[in-house]
Amino acid sequence: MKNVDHIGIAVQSLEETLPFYTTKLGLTCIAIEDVPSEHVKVAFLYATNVRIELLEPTDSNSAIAKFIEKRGEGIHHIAFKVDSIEKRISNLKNNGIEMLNEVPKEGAAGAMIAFLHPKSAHGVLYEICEKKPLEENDGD
Ligand code: CMX
Repeated sequence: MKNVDHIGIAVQSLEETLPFYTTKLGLTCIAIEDVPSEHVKVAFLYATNVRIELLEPTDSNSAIAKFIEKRGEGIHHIAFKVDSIEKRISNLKNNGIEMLNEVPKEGAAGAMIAFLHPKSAHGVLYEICEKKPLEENDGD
């Protein structure tokens, strides 16, 4: 894996949570985006080598809504940056890892993403993501 791209945090409300990250922690919010495929609205905060992704559920079918209902707000997943996501999925599968997505899907900021099942990863939900080529001011 390459470096950690972001850490996903499940929150009830972006509006209520963002001031903690921006005003109290002093992080910069670099983007807010709806991700309809995942039933979430996300905010990305820039923290030098990593980003924090706040995830607010947009409906009750969202994995995030279910997570908050069961566990409350908090750390939801860790995402690693990878170069070639298809190859990486195939490699993980060949090593006995159960993938929640065997075909990458589009996530926030046009990145292609796939999740490993937490039961294959000792209780942690990991995402792998292949980013689009860098754009100016995207915080990298
Ligand atoms: N981290 C670690 N374990 C988790 C977890 C998480 N975030 N979410 C669920 N689990 C565990 C549960 O504790 C449970 O474990 P046990 O069987 O030992 O009790 C197991 O996974 C099943 O959990 P569940 O509550 O019954 O939920 P589901 O099976 O319906 O779904 C999961 C769990 C991980 C398969 C589902 O949330 C999923 O597909 N996630 C990937 C997609 C996603 O999370 N999208 C939102 C973010 C999108 C984005 O970043 O843009």
